[in-house]
Amino acid sequence: MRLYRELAETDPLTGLANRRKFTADFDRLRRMATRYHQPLSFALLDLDKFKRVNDTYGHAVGDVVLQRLGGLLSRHFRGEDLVARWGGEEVALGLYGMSRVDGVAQVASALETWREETFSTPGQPPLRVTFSGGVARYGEDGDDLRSLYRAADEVLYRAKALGGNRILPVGWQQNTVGTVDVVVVGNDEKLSELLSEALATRGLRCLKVSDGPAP
Ligand code: GH3
Ligand code: MG
Ligand code: MG
Repeated sequence: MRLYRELAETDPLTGLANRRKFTADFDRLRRMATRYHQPLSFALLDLDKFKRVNDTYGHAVGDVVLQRLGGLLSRHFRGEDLVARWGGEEVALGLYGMSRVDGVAQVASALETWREETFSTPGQPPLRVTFSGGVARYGEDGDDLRSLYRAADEVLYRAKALGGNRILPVGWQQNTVGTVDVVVVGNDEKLSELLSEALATRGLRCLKVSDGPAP
């Protein structure tokens, strides 16, 4: 019976929970969040330009990418958090105890680890794949899974429009043209670049300026 249940709840390719299992577990997290007055967030991740990965390298390579993503995410998120394959190249996360901002930070850090992963491909340079994500907070952006999914998907679409490879919270808004969120000041070009990249991954726009010659 246990084996049967495991099979019914697991996605065979990635080994992650499937959508049905996620839906049941998320319900439990919702009740816990309400009872213990804890924040709860829902994140939706989607691999960037994944169709092109399949088209260029074949579905077998695409499958390996999905398997490795499943492994990385289940190592990164543990304890109360839920990780499931929602379907296709989409992964859903239930982040217990995390506000929208905490959720973005956690998922962005997973993305930073993920984009260092390389995949060998026959006769071509190693491949790297990125993903994008949207994070919605239970109670504020939706009261049930369906509305949270819709909210997260809508902001995920914006992340894609910006070129992907970033995680945005629901409510994220494009700045007025010509304004930025953060100004990175410094003469260390490499450090400024690293900082700007980390900020962009979290949906912040920045401007790099040098602070002039040393006195
Ligand atoms: P975007 O950056 O906008 O998300 O573009 P995309 O190409 O990732 O999105 P699109 O929805 O056009 O393509 C999704 C692709 O995911 C197409 C489909 O073949 C692939 N896919 C879905 N499930 C699997 C799977 O189990 N294995 C493999 N190899 N590919 C899959
Ligand atoms: Mg998709
Ligand atoms: Mg995609």
